[in-house]
Formats: sequence, C-alpha cells, structure tokens
Amino acid sequence: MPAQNSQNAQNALPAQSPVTLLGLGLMGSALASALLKAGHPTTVWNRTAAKTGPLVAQGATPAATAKDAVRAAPLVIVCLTTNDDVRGLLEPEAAHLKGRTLVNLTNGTPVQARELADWAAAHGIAYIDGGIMAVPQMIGAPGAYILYSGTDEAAYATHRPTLEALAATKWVGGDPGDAALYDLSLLTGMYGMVMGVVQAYALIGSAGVPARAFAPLLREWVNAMTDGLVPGMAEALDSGQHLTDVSSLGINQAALPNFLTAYAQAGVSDELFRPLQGLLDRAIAEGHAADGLSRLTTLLKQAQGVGSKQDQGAASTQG
Ligand code: FVH
Repeated sequence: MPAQNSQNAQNALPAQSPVTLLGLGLMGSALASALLKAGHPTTVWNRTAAKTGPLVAQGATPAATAKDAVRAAPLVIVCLTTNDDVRGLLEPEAAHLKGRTLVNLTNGTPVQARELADWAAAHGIAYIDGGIMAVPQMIGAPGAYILYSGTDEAAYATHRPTLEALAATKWVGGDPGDAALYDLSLLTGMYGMVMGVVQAYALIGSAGVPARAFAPLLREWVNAMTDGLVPGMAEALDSGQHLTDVSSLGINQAALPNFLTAYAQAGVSDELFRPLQGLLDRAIAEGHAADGLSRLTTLLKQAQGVGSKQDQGAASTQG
C-alpha cells in the first residue's frame, strides 16, 4: 500500500469548507456528525427525510432534494446501501455534480468503482472511491481509517483535510477500483475470523459454557494466531516457500474430521467449515501435504485462473 501522500495535500479550500452528505443511515449519520464536529458547514439529504432530524439538531442544513444537496458544496460525499443505489440517485444529477468532487463511501466492487469513475469523468465530475475501515461508532475517533483511490488524486489532495475529519486517510492507488479491492480484501480477513469466532461460540456453548467465560481464552488465542499467521503467510506467499515446520496441510487434513464429527455430535451445524475439507483434500491430492496453510491461497487463486507463475508450482513445496 502506498504511503499517504501528504506531500500532495495542497489545500485550495478554506479550512472548514462546506460539505454535502447524501445518505444518512448508520454510517452516513456518523460521517455527517463528524464533519459538523470539525466545524464544516454540512448539508444533508436522505431518502427518508426524518433521518435528517438529529443532524439538523447538531447544526446541519437539510436539503429538500438530492439536487439541492449536490448544489450546496464543492465536495459531495455519498454513503448508500449499494452502488446501484448510488447510480440511481446520482445519474439524474450529473449536470449539477459537474465541476464538483464526488467521494463515494458506499461498499462495492472494483469494477463498480471503475464504472462510476468512467461515468463521472464523462460528466466532468472528479471521482474518488473510498472504503471505510470502521464501524459508525469509530468515525471521527482514533483507530478508524478510510481507503481512497482514483484517477483524480489532485481532487483528493484538495479535499483531504476535510476527509480527515471522518477518519485517517489512506490513498491506495490511481485505479478507482483499488480502494474497493483493499476494502474487500481486508473485510474478507475479518469475515473469516468472525466466522471462526461464531463457530467457536456455537461449539463451546453446546456444552453449556457461557460465552463470557470462554471469551478471554478465545480472544487471546485468536490474537496470538493472527499475529504470527498474517506476516508468516505473507512471507511464504511472496517467497514461494510453502514448506512448513509449523503445521502441515497433511496434519490439518487428518484433524479436520475431528472438528466435523464433534460439531455433529454436539448438534452444531458444520456448514461454515465443511468446505475446508474439500480444499484440504485437493491440496493433499495435488502433493502439498508437507506445505503450510499458505499453499491454500495458491489453490484458491488457481481455481479462479488468477494464480501467478510463482504460485502454480505443481506437486512441490516451492514455486
Ligand atoms: N455500518 C457499518 O458498520 C459499515 C461499515 C463499513 C462501511 N459500510 C457501508 O456503508 C454503506 C452504508 O451503510 P449503513 O450502515 O449506513 O447502512 P444503513 O444504515 O442501512 O443506511 C443505508 C442508507 O442508504 C440509503 N439508501 C438505500 N437505498 C437508497 C436508494 N435507492 N436511494 C437513496 N437512498 C438509499 C438509505 O436511505 P433510507 O432507507 O434511510 O431512506 C440509508 O440512508 C454501505 O455500503 C455499507 O456496506 C457500513
């Protein structure tokens, strides 16, 4: 990930420049609130107008229509449920967005981000795509950050001081799809971890152990494993050296039936973990029994036909 581009942060706007926020769900409301706390004159619009109330009480200006909202500020931030919603809302407002900067913080795919960027460019709109790495309660507080990318890095530099009111900023590339790529990859890691925690609580809970009693052990274990596994796997993947002295795929394949059997005997569904059996079986069948878990990444990439030459070494521990 490129370093933050503080050298490009030429702020051509007043320190507390006006901002428009479209979409006042849980996240959009938190974003608007942070802008108001930082002193930015903030115009808000939401499809369900009643949601503007708490923000108006904090000093926001409500707009009657999306068009009025867009016309109120040089920087327009949108945070809706999906990018289809964004297109549906903003395509009719293209003429009013012309000459402004649109920052889209709606969760989406890299392809959607590129399509929106192309649409914006065709209408003279500077477009920045973003991925929020925070929950609403973290917005405006330390620890939150937002990924940004796009072809309009100059617009990002102009508005970055305003965007910093929301969360720390991380510029991840000149492809509009980069922010979504990093966002989805980071969230993938989170969902995998969360699903493990979900299953662990189900299994331990089946024996009547209160979740609160198990939580300290689980937290310590997951943190310790993640701390070692994330950099260790990166090293294996980038070097192509998958041979392990930690935990082989062979031993994991042998152990997995114990998990699936224990789930069944405890009356806990195995629907989250059963697919792992097929992946481990394939790894062993392809000759990777002595390799570590990093080898599974290369198998997933091959399944999609995106594996690099380095990844595609057949029955070996290297390459
Ligand atoms: N909440 C979170 O923790 C995550 C953190 C990471 C980023 N995500 C993404 O942020 C987007 C918005 O999420 P949200 O939590 O604010 O979602 P809701 O509270 O459900 O609010 C959705 C807002 O979108 C409006 N909306 C939906 N469809 C349309 C439409 N066709 N036209 C106009 N507005 C639309 C909705 O309006 P209303 O229902 O109140 O009238 C809300 O303002 C999302 O991409 C997350 O993945 C959040």
